[in-house]
Amino acid sequence: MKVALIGYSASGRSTLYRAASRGLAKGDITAVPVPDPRFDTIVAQVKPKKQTPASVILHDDLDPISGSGKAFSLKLIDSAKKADLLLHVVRGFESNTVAYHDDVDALRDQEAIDVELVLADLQIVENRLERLKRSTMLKTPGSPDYMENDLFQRIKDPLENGVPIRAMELSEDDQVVVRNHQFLSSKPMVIAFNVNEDEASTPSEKMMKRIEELAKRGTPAFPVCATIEEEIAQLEPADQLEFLESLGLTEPASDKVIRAVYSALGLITFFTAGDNDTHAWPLKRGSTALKAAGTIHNDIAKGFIRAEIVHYEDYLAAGSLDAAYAAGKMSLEGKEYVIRDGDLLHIRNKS
Ligand SMILES: Nc1nc2c(ncn2[C@@H]2O[C@H](COP(=O)(O)OP(=O)(O)OP(=O)(O)O)[C@@H](O)[C@H]2O)c(=O)[nH]1
Ligand SMILES: [Mg+2]
Repeated sequence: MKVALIGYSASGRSTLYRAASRGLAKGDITAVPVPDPRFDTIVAQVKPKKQTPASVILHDDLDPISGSGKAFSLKLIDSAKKADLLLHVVRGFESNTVAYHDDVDALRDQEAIDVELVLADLQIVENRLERLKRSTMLKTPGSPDYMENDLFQRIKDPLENGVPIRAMELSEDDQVVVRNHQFLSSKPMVIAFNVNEDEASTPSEKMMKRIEELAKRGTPAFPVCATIEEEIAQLEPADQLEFLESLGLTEPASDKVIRAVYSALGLITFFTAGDNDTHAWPLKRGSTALKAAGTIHNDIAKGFIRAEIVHYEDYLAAGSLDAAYAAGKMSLEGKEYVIRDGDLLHIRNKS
């Protein structure tokens, strides 16, 4: 799952990127392990040769934005297009030393970027509609040009009214066209309001209200102080908690970011507890055992016979997979079984 950090220049994107990467960041792309105590427990018990936690890939565009410092750079848009989710960092901190292109108004900027994304999509739609007018396939129902024209005619008006594509009700066929065009306003989003130190635990009432509104629309948002979080990320885990508590916080920015990303993407985690490799895998909520098998490897999906499933709670109660099997806690499921968060899987397959 690729996450691109977006936002105006000097909003603190790179600072939050370093904090969220927990000191792992080297270049502009970092795979950040998803914190999951269940995975830690499984690894401690199985003692595999190799362990692979689920991870989320963060992408920060390292080039500072030149010019007015306001608009997106082309490179930023490019990385945003390739991402599964956009992490919008909004400037909310005041500073005498860090200049900004305007006065600091986080709620205004949060909406302004939403508008920019919608306008960027509208431009693509309008250009494409103009070119489609000349298509000879336009009157042939079912042809790609016909489908595209039909969809774009339908989404043009809502886009003009500022509605992001992710808020529109679209069919599976429509979604395919949307994905092909990598529309920015179609991507799920997480919003980090980068506020002053004292506001991270106690944001203003206006901000709380905005955060609630955004949550209702399926967009997780939270306040954070990126500079403090960067310092926290460099401490030993035990010291981190103490520092966080002294600031009135309960978890580091990294956990907040990853949790929000997981929620906005509708992901759950399943596990494969092998002696060679114990692995945590992200999976879309509602996915079947066959889909999970395909996540592990295409060949395993192709040769799928049955899935052996032990739920994490049963595994924990039994103390090991062998003990859980012996206690009759393994259920044998077919391709259509819907995976639950925390299932341990072994796929019986022909490959
Ligand atoms: N006081 C304060 N300063 C911050 C905070 N977050 C970032 N800064 C400072 O703001 C400046 C810009 O931060 P960056 O993280 O580089 O911002 P950016 O959005 O990546 O900026 P560009 O990549 O240059 O567009 C740096 O000097 C940071 O130390 C914060 O929460 N509080
Ligand atoms: Mg930067």
